Amino acid sequence: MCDRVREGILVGCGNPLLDISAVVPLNFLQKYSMNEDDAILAEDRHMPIYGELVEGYQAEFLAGGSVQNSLRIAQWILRQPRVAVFFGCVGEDRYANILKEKAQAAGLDVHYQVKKDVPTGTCAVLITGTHRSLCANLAAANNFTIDHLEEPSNKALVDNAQYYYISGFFLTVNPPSIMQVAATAHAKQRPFLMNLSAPFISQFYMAPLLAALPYVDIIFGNEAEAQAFAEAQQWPSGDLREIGKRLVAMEKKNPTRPRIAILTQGCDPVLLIQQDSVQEFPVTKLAVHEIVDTNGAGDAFVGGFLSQFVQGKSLDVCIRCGNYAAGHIIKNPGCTYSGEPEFV
Ligand code: 26A
Repeated sequence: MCDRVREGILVGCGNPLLDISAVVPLNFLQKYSMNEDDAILAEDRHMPIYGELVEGYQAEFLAGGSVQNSLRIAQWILRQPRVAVFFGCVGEDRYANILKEKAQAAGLDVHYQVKKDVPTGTCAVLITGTHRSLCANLAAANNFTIDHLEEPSNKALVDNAQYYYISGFFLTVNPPSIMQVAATAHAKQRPFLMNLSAPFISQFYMAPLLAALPYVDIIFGNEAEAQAFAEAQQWPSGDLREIGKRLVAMEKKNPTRPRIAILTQGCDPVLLIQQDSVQEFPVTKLAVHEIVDTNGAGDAFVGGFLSQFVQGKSLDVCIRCGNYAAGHIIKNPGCTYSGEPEFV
């Protein structure tokens, strides 16, 4: 059983999205010029995807959105409600109700900004074997504004937290909010954690990413995201360990707490990079028949990590719990869990 932690100790901001998930043939991806394991923002040409999935592929509707997923998973493992607070923007519709219901059922304390007349965001999840390709139509999620964080009750929640987590995905929506949360974390000397989220973030949002990075105490990413960052920085080596070492050595506002990078690589070991040291944490490889889908695996890893980090556990325990959570989520549809957590 976990030690009790203070309510609201963890605050996250992100895009609340309802996932519309289906198993599709490869030519479905080709039709929309998508690759296996993409994560992209929908353009006009992608808009028919959502209807097609519902009409032709028995799509399932699942709670999604990267940060909200991580916080739901952290809540599941903690078994103590309202440890985590989530901010994001939704519409005033049925999808928003579903998201809120699922988040609250997990124990997450959601404080959505509501944008009337704009639909809640959705994400097409195209499953091909053990791969998942994501196409997000942010819709209402793209309307998040910093004034939501400045409302007195929300500002109090941000001020009272001890740990802050924001995705790289949120850089596409509202960098000023990210900078404000980062500055709060810095002023109070509290950890600020971020995720590289997807290769396109490093490719197209490097400027706001570089503005936030000096505040980041722990950076998460997978191998493709780390490599996209390295390429965008024109670093000579594609070696993950080298990339991690360079990432942790980049400018940091609070040099007394050196940056940590945690890089996942599917079923290969997780790398923990601190200054010049690289440690590996093995991942239990699942048999193909155990895999339902890999959607949400990276988010669940972060959720498991956060559930221990907010309890002040060692990085070793945090990463083991991340691996446990990711393994569990892969055996379930989307970023959902079943039964009680079994992490000890
Ligand atoms: C800005 N973009 C593209 C996104 C996302 C996103 N969450 C926030 N912003 N694109 C996909 N997702 C979510 O990632 C989860 C899997 O890691 C999906 O909703 C999915 O639940």
